[in-house]
Amino acid sequence: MQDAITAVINSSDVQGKYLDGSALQKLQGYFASGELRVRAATAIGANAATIVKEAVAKSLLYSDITRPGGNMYTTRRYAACIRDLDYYLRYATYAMLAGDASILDERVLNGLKETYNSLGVPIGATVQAIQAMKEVTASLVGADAGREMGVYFDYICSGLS
Ligand SMILES: CCC1=C(C)/C(=C/C2=NC(=C\c3[nH]c(/C=C4\NC(=O)[C@H](C)[C@H]4CC)c(C)c3CCC(=O)O)/C(CCC(=O)O)=C2C)NC1=O
Repeated sequence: MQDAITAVINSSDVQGKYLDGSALQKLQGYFASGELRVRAATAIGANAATIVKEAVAKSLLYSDITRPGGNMYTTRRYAACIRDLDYYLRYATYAMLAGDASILDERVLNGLKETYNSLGVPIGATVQAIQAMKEVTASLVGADAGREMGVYFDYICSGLS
């Protein structure tokens, strides 16, 4: 896993250089938003179950997916879906704190699309639920932190698509 600091340092190290102006600017932006990131992560952690529940209500509940024949039908599969959404929320929060998406590649997206396809988990509906989670999260943490979280929710969606 990388974060905004190691990413900038690694890319300077590869070139054998001290950090240049744009590298330093990136770091400054990251440090300046540190307080915002920590506050958002605290709020998300304290409200994770509600965020997931509201996102499901907005996107999946009472659709064909939750009826017989749908992929969320049966409590086992419903619970698996809720658990997956909680994974996405938690890992997007880690990535937002790190300011870097690499943790999503390593721990979430690696092999996920293949797993979903082999189990018949609908990717379009999953993306809708993640987008709903993005909206619910933004309304909890505010526009600035919401935008930052949105980067990582979108990253998960494009990794699945
Ligand atoms: C931390 C990284 C990580 C991820 C991301 C992960 C996902 C993941 N979701 C799975 C299943 C599943 N995922 C879903 C999800 C859904 N079905 C729907 O219709 C909805 C659209 C959607 C929820 C938004 C369902 C229903 C299953 C069970 C499918 C089945 O067994 O038939 C499985 C198969 C094994 C299992 O059932 O536990 C994995 C590996 N596991 C991990 O360790």
